[in-house]
Amino acid sequence: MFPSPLRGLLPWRLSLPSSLSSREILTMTHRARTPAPRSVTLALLLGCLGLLLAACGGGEDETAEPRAAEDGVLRVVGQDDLRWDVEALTAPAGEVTFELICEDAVNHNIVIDELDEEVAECAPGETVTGSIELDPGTYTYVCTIPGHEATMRGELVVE
Ligand SMILES: [Cu+2]
Repeated sequence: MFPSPLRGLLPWRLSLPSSLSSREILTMTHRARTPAPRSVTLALLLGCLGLLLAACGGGEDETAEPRAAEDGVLRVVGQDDLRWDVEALTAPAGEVTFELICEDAVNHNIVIDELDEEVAECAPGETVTGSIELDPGTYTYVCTIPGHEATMRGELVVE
C-alpha cells in the first residue's frame, strides 16, 4: 500500500496526465476530423446543387414551348407505353394536320375530345396523317383506344 502522503497525491497525479492527454486527443481529433466533414459537406452541397440545377433544367425542357407544326404538320408519336411523346401542341386556326406515328406494338388514334372527332388512326409501326378544321381555342387530343385515354391526353392550343 502507499504511504498516506502519496494517497492524496495519487489521484491528482493520475488525473493531470490523463486530462492533458485527453486534451491532446481532443485537439488531434478536432484537427483530424474537422477538414473531412467540411469537404464531405461541401461535396454533398455541390452535388445537391448540381442535381437541383439538372432537375430544374430538365423541368424547363419538359414545360418548354408547345410543339408547333413543322411544314404545316403536327407530328405526334403514340408510344408503346400508352403515352404521347408530346403533351402540348400549338397550331394556327384553320385546317390542322396531324401526322400520327404508332410505335412498334400498339395501335392508337387521335381524337379531338371537345368535338368528339377522330383525326387519324394508326396500326403498330404505321404513320398516318389526318386533318381537321379548328377554330381558335384550347383542345384536348386523346387516344380513345380502350385503356389509353387516361394517359394519352395532350393540350392543343389553336391561335
Ligand atoms: Cu393509344
